[in-house]
Amino acid sequence: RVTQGLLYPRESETREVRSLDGMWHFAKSDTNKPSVGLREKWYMRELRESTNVINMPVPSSYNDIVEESEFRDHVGTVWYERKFFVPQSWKSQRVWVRFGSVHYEAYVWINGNLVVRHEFGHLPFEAEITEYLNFAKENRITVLCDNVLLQTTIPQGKIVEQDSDNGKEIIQQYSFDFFNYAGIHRSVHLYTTSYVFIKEVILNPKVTEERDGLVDYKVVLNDNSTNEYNIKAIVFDKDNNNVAESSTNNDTFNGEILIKNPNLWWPYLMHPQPGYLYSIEIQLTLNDEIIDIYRTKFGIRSLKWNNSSMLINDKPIYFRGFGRHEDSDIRGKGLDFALLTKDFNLLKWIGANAYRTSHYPYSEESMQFADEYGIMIIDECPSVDTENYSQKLLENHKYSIEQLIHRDRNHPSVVMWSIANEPRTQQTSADQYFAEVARYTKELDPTRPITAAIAVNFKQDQAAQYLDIISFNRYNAWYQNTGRLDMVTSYVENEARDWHVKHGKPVLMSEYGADTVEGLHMLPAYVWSEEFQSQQFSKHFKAFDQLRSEGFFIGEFVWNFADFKTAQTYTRVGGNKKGVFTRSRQPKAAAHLLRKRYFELASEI
Ligand code: GCB
Repeated sequence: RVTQGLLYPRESETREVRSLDGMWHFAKSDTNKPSVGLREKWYMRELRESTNVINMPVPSSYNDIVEESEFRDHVGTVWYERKFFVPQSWKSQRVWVRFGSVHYEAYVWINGNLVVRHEFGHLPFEAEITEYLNFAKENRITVLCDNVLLQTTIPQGKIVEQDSDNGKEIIQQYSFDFFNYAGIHRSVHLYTTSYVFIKEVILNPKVTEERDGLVDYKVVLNDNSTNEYNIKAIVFDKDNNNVAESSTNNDTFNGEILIKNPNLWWPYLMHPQPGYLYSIEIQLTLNDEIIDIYRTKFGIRSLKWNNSSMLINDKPIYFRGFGRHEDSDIRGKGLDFALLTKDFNLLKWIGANAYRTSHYPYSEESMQFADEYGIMIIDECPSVDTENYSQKLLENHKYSIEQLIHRDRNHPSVVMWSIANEPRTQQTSADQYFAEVARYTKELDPTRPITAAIAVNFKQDQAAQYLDIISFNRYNAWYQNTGRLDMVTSYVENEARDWHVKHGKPVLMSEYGADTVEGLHMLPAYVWSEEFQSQQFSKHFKAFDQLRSEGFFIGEFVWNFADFKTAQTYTRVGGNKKGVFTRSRQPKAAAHLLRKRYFELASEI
């Protein structure tokens, strides 16, 4: 299972990190013969000896890089390959290859040897490759990536065969509303560790009754032998002052560190210094000799929730948020630091304090940004439009949550887990299914509340009973009563109340919005115009203000932060246009309105 190890690759006195990002060779399989490369063992030699190759950047989706629709709409496998050197000095270490994410399924070979296979398009995986490397010589890495989604993958999809002008065609169907971008989406790293090394660092920072910080830490090594290892943990504040230390050599390498009078981690605009992070240095020693050092950041904050509110550091949270996507021109879902920085600057500009990682785990780098900027994250697993419940689907769903929690548990920005988006929870089998997904999530992490973004009517839904916080998606005056701005405010109020009355839990609105073509103006407001988006928002704000005064409503999340690409349908003009920003991150009129509201809300705290 890939829920062990996978520490984010960081250099230290004992670790080297090298990026394999850049230009790779790339080949697309014939959709009708997806396994020809495997049968012919393309990984045994250079790809160009078996098939036509082109250049492909990593990280990036491959879909929008090439002009032919066969690349954009490709269904099935593609191959990536590049060469790299490793120095002789690495021979005395362990060497690992780590992928931030490959969508959806990946196989990786080093010099023709299969080293790892991984499923789930938005989560990291790695393999130790020491024994397959040529030191001080050239090496070859080959990656097979398969974008096919089935009824048991997370998210789900369906493959059908259909007649076309060219004969039978294989078609990928999916109901979720974002483009099924594929490829090596996040960075690829080589890194080294010592022979015995720090495999896991689990941090559980708490705020004590006396308002001190107490960090419960646990370190896992890759060696279970009886050797007398010692772990030393040193905490540094933002200015690099050593503020606390602790050592442990017990069997489980767990201990506690007390930080007196700590700077707490606060969300943006809830405190003059939001996103305060400490760093912790973990030293592994044997007989006073340092064997491994790993450093990571963490924040100290408390989370509490009850039947009407959620508190951070004992103050009630009101979420000023967004639903988002990892999406941009050309690179699709590929990690891009320029885009990431711009997006966080825009979140700050507009006064947001939260977003949901709709509808899948976002990059680890984005989670680090959220920690630093004080942006609270509702961390969503990749389950969208869940239906056709089966045992296999349940196993995969749980496994995706296991991988997500394993990856993100140390981030102070993560304040809630979302176990699904718009699951079909009116189906009777949804009851047992979500009882189990929720139980499993809480077992893995009892320190954070769980939610799911529900669109089913509160009377029919079977899942909300298992959640701590109820999130609902609703498109009043858009999908319902299109254009009727007089059918928003009371509808939102009533639906939020219905959820609260039925379950006695805090409620937030996780999606509302209207498609808007920038530059389209129509008075009186008409769907798709900038006027309509602004006025539809204002009608929601009215409902939110009323609901806030009723004491159980804890947040508003606009759909969407920015315009994004979807599959081709007649309801989408070049993609989903519900962004407050365009796809190139320029504000629509509603962005200015939202900014005014978010800053006003923030000043009330
Ligand atoms: C939803 C979905 C989201 C869509 C949105 C829309 O309810 O959760 O993925 O993009 O509606 O715009 O239709």
